[in-house]
Amino acid sequence: MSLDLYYHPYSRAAGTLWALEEVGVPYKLKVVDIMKGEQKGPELVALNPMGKLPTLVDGGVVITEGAAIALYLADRYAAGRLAPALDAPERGTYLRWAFFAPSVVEPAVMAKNSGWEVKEISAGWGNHASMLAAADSAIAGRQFVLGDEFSMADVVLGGLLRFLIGFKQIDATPTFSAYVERLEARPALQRAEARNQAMRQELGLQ
Ligand SMILES: N[C@@H](CCC(=O)N[C@@H](CS)C(=O)NCC(=O)O)C(=O)O
Repeated sequence: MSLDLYYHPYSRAAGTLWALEEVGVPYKLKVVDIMKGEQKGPELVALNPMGKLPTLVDGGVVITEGAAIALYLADRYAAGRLAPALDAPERGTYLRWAFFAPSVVEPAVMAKNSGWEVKEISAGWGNHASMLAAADSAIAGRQFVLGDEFSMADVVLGGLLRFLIGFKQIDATPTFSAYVERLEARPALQRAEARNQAMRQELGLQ
């Protein structure tokens, strides 16, 4: 089995490291220097025509999009542990909030920061305030998206909220902050962060 992650420590692939560490399968990092534009070179573009990170190669399969990679890893290597069974009702909640991260949270933040003028009725991400209220409702009064059970949906949604709080893109409300603290207590996240940090140093970025 060979899992190769096309990666740079200052990219979404840094979050994919957390997903890989949670799953616990061996993997190799293929560093792509996005500062030098290597992501648009022939090797990566042949795998991912977007020329973007993260890109994961698992044997003969290529998976792109950070959220898809995380859900794929959970289904393939940690089913029943990090992903509810295909016929479990919790799967609805799991998928709902994992998809909410890239399809609503990310564009709502980007729209606000970039001053996009869009019609809320047709923009899939609605507006920033309702996005935040919905994200809060996913976590308020519970430990994780699925309640007491941590899952890959927390890597996807929680990882994004943690990033946005870290870069002061959204407010660190008490609910979000307590959630991020619970996530940061996970050994897999700590291992991923240590590796990201080591890679930044190795690449002379810090
Ligand atoms: N939709 C992709 C977005 C991937 C993406 O935009 N990655 C950035 C780094 S965080 C990238 O590779 N940028 C380099 C470029 O576009 O040239 C995902 O969710 O994974």
